[in-house]
Amino acid sequence: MIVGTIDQYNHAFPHAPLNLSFSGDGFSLRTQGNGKVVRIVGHNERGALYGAFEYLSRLAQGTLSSNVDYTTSPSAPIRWTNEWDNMDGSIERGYAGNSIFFENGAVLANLSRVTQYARLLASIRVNAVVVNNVNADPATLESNNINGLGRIADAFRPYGIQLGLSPYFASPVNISGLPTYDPLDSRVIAFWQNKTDEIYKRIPDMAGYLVKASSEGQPGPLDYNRTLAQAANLFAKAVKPYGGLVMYRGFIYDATYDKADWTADRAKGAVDYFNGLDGKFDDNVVVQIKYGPVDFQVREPASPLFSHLPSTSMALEVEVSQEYLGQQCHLAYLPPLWKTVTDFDLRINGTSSRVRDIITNKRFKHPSRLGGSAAVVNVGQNSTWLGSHLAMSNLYAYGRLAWNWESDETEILQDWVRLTFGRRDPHLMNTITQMSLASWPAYENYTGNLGTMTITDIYTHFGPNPQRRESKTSGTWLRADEKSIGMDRTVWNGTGPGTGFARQYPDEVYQMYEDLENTPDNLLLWFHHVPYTRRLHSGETVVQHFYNAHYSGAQTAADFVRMWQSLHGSADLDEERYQEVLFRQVFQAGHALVWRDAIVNWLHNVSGIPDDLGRVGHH
Ligand code: GCW
Repeated sequence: MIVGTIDQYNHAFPHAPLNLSFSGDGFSLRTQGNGKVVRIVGHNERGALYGAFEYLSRLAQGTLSSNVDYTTSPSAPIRWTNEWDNMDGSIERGYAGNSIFFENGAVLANLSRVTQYARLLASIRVNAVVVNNVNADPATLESNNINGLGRIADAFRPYGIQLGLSPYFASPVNISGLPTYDPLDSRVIAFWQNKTDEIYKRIPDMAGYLVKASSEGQPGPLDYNRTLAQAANLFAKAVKPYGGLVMYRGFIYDATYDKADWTADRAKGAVDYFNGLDGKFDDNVVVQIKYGPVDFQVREPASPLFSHLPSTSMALEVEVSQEYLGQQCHLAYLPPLWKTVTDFDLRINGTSSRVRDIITNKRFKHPSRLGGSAAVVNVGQNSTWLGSHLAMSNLYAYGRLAWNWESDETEILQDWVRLTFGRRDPHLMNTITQMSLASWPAYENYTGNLGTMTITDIYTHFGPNPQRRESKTSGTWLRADEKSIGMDRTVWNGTGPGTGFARQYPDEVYQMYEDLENTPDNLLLWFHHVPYTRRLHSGETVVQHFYNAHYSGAQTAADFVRMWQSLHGSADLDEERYQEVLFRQVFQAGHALVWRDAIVNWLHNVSGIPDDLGRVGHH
């Protein structure tokens, strides 16, 4: 067996040099002579490592034939995870116990879980991890923590994982006692350069900064009437000499909206704030954009911001942590949701402009060749990493998709099942496949159909709470009254103005969403305010769709319990995992009933319209 980089190979075999067409962290895996001769050659060291993992994966799955000849390259260089870990060891929107990185304001003494996590991530070709919360604590970058961060980076390094950090924007005040954090002030610029130099001295391969600023109460450039680009470039210049990147988050909106104002709309925030900034970012800045314009909801249209920054590098942000999607207590296999966005064609200038081609830099061909994706993962100390065995398919799939967004979500899932459970029992394979593929549609049905998004509590993001969603300042209202429901996000709906959000899309897409008839049913109430009695393309009325969807979604969750029970005793399933997943599926089935009844009763109360099938409103 030979494993190495192409340079090492060609140095060792100068008379038979290889000429392989791969790039970035790509590799080639070849087996010959009945599998006895194995040659793994990476474009770089990471590629060689990924090739070794690919070999092991095929070996474990039983798919390592005797004549493999496989060469692959990543679709994009940025394949990161973000962890929202706090210095006290808690994790914002984490559902699997405490941090594997921090405790009591410092880096953990024992980083063995970090080493395991790095190995796990390398096996799915993730190449950087931002370890601290984007709602950053200034203490993270204090001098007394830099060595601890360095120890994390040391644990990552053998696995080709680079460490990234989230800076707290007002650190010049908090850490150095400066009177300002204005990004154009020379003292502030010097502070960040010195801080960055200090970090790179200990961590020479630091990946860069991930910045959340002027959003959700965080300090930022808007406090000084500076632009988001001026803020991003402040950090970009500091990391530039070291080859570092700045991931600047597009998640930015005003926190308060007036419900009486029909043009108020949180979804418009990002495009408004980035208006006029395309082309103003340094070339090592990448704008990191959540898949939808609101916030990791069960269904959203693709963020229109992807169509506004043709001269800027962009990355997609998804969430493996199931913040709004059942918090790992509900099964939700998410690649089909992510693909509604990555496959979406924004038709910029009337030409094919799929989000996946934008983030992989195929569409705009930015000279920096940057782009890619980040997933908020939020693993914890729980031995399952995410708190649930089945939730790990999302992390595995994220890595596979970040490498290539065109990969098939069912194939990815089945590879994961073979690697996680085994390959003896086809019934187990079929059952987990069926459950997983049915899971996101079911969750959408019982939590937020027709584009209402997840009708959840607006603080905990767990469990139904339509009343709280309707609260005065959320900016993402259902606007359910006695006769009608939905956010009117058109420019002009025939009788009056909507929020105008639809206009943030390029013409063809704008025209589709502006028009009630052309809007797909699954986003109807995202874009339009319509009577409950309106007929959908499916033929059902809006109100009846609510009733039917919630009943059918809850039924599917109940079916999952029986399906899982049919796996008891499977050769590929030990008793411990059987019981732990069963516990979650039983919980999900019960919680889906809570969801169903809360939403259908609420809707019946506001609309007064009974269910055609007699399930709601007849006692
Ligand atoms: O969805 C919201 C979460 C916040 C999170 C924020 C963000 C880290 O509720 O907890 O803050 O998104 O993405 O910045």
